[in-house]
Amino acid sequence: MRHSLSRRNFLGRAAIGLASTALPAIGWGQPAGQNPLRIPSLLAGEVRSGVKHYDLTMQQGMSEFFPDVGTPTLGLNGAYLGPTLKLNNNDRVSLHVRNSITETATLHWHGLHVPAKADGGPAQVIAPNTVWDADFTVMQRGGTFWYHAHTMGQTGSQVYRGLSGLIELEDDETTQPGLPSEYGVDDIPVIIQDKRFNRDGSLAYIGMHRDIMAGFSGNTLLVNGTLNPYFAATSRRVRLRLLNASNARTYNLSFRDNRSFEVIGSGGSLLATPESMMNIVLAPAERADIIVDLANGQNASLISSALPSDSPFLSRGMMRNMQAMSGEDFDVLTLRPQAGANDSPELPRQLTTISRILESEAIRTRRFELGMVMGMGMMGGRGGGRGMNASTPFSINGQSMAMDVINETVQVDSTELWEIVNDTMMMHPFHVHHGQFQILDRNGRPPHPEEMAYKDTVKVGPGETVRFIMRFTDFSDPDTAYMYHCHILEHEDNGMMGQFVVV
Ligand SMILES: [Cu+2]
Repeated sequence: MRHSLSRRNFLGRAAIGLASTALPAIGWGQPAGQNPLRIPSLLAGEVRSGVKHYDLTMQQGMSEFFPDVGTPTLGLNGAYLGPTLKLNNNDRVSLHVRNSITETATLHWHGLHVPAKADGGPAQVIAPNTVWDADFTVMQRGGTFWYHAHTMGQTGSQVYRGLSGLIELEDDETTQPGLPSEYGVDDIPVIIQDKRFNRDGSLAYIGMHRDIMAGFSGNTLLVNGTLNPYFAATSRRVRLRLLNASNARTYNLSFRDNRSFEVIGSGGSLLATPESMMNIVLAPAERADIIVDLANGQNASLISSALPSDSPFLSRGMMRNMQAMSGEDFDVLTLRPQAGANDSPELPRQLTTISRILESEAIRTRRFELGMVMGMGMMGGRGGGRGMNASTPFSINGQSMAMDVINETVQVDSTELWEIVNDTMMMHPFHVHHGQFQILDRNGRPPHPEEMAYKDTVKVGPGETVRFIMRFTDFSDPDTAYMYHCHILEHEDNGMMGQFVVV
């Protein structure tokens, strides 16, 4: 526990900061001291009577992101973030979530195909000092998923303070020979988040209207809660499980020396074959599994830079000016190959099989128009509905999220085509609960190679219409809803969300 003791030094360092309440940009763009990457502990579950049990406790804590500066945070089984959950396909699991914080919360298994009652959405409230159990059988392909708070109106605040963690779901293909799979050794969680700090070391959250409209962006990057991190690699190849767990910031990730890397997973599944790429764009809640080759013995610095000027995901007009104020270039993580690194086997050429779901299988098409209004002026899209009220400036099909409204009803075991229309000035990452989909096209053009697998979150750029196809198998329940929403958490918390039931 540290707080006030070093306050004077801290303020001294902070004095060079630009904004009056923000810390200086310690850590990026400069050769400041690097810190070893924290690796979240691994929780593999405890088998009792054929069921794997996982205990998670939400707690308040004090984190030390900066030396000798205490930052009040939230975490699960620790002060900040939670353990990485290891699940296997076909496992029967029981996740016990205890709320030991002073506010109501929920915990959602992002991307998992589970019954609505076990989903951890806004209706599965966990009151302080109570336990919520999520029981289900894992029934899906291996991939990289995550869990996070999903509390009505509080998701942004709770995820920002630390209520999230990674899920590694394995099957025979994700653990095949040739894919690095030793956790923390050659299979590395990389949870990327941006923060803003007050001078006393506490986390700053929404301070102005822009933080809601553009979504909240920080000026300091943390990876697994580590400032300016490096990882000492002892193998020739490492697999990075990239997760954008930020509230609103999109990262354009590449290596400073422009080396290519192999993308092997889209989050929801493996790709059919490794895709060699030089950069990858991850919106909030998106994941990518990549393989980095360190054979040349040189440090590999993962960086995030501004989207290229021809990117379809760039904001437009005044929204672009707003976002430019929060900076776009960051050092993310330096991989330092160690002398005498172990050789790694060759990557398999074929990772899995992805049969494309045919458009003709869809029994209906649903259209979702994203809307946002700003002050008295339209920001584009279909705003209105309850959204004309400044307290809920966001909407889908003109309606802002209401707990007592079921917006859509889907037939169990049917296949549907969903069309997401974005006429606003900025990109929105659209996420659906219940399962995984395949992207058909974006304004009629095929999806990017790294998107040609199973996904649960898709970037919808300004002026774009994205179509995806999804099978709504299992878990008929007319009384409990699943969510669909924008994964910019300030948009979600302010209305850009809806509910559907599978019957
Ligand atoms: Cu949004």
